[in-house]
Amino acid sequence: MSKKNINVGLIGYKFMGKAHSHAYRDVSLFFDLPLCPVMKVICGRHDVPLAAAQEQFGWQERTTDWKKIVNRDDSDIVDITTPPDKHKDIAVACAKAGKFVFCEKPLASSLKDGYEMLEAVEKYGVKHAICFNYRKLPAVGLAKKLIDEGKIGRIYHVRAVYLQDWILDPEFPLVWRLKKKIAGSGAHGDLNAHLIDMTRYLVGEFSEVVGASETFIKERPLLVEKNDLNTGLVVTEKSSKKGKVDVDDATVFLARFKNGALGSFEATRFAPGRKNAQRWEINGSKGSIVFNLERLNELEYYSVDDPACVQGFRTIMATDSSHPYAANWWPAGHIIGYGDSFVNMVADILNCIVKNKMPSPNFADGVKCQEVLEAVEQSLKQGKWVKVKSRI
Ligand code: SOE
Repeated sequence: MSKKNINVGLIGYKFMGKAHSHAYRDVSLFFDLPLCPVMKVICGRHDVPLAAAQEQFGWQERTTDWKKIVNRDDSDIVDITTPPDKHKDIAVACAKAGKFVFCEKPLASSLKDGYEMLEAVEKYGVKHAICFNYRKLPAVGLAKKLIDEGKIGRIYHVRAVYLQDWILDPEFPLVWRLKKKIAGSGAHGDLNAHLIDMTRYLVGEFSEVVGASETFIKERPLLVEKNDLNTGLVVTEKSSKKGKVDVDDATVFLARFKNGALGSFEATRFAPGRKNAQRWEINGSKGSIVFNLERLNELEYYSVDDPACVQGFRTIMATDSSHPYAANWWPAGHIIGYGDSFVNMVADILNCIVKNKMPSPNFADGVKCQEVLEAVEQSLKQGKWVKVKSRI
């Protein structure tokens, strides 16, 4: 197969910047695609740590100005892994410059920004994708296949939680994820966003929601940025002053779906011992499926059609070559990890570019997710069920 290169510019170099870099580095190793990503240029605000990331992740060039990436003729894909408040300006500029734009979730820090982003990519006719990476796990792909084939029948329930514990300590500082202006919301936009997207993918569209939310620790130590004169590095230090936490620590909600199913959702950063526990169970007229991200290669499946004497949940290792993406990885039983969901995601994007198709999930999915997030927030304010209105 003759191969062509495609240049990538990545904006952001922290946790998600690293996850996306891993994807660009590994995708050609596992997927035999006609298009190979070239890790052209990485962007971040502070040059010294950026230079370290550039070298460690393997990017050819670096810049501290995102506009330089967007305006280069040789950046084909622009990948946005900044905090959510920066997504809109960058994505709109990318659309105007005719770039393929790939954006981390949640799409934006507000629904209004999300609409503007979708309008821009549609107006300028560029392709776009959003990084709801968990859709790309083999076990999740198998869940989708079982549901689509009617193996669990008519869906009655979805029960989904996303539990973490990293801010349990009241002295944990006021990082950007705890600031509304930057993050949009707390556990809700960060974690419920994943649950909402997963549920839209597997179960269907939301019809109405009612929620409850809490910020357990109302104030936290402020972080101050300082220039370390010895190293030239910008370092952040905890100050003795405290600032207000203006996002949710936990948000729970109930939902009704257009297909008649009922759902319950819980996102929290206050579940001691639960590090990244995205778990969900879907019950239908013919069976159930259960997923736990901390055991991401596995899918539990129960079928009412099994003979009564052997009925029970079976745990399927989704590593067989018949499972989505698995044939690209290792022999059966040789499991994949968290970072590999990003590799599958990038492989799908490259395939879509080759075939001139719109990737899925894309900005429209980002907006749909944001509409559900927003409806839950409206219900918190109004103290009642709120219809999920969609403009798209
Ligand atoms: C937050 O801790 C976080 O990293 C999210 O931002 C990711 O989207 C999620 O996948 C894991 O948790």
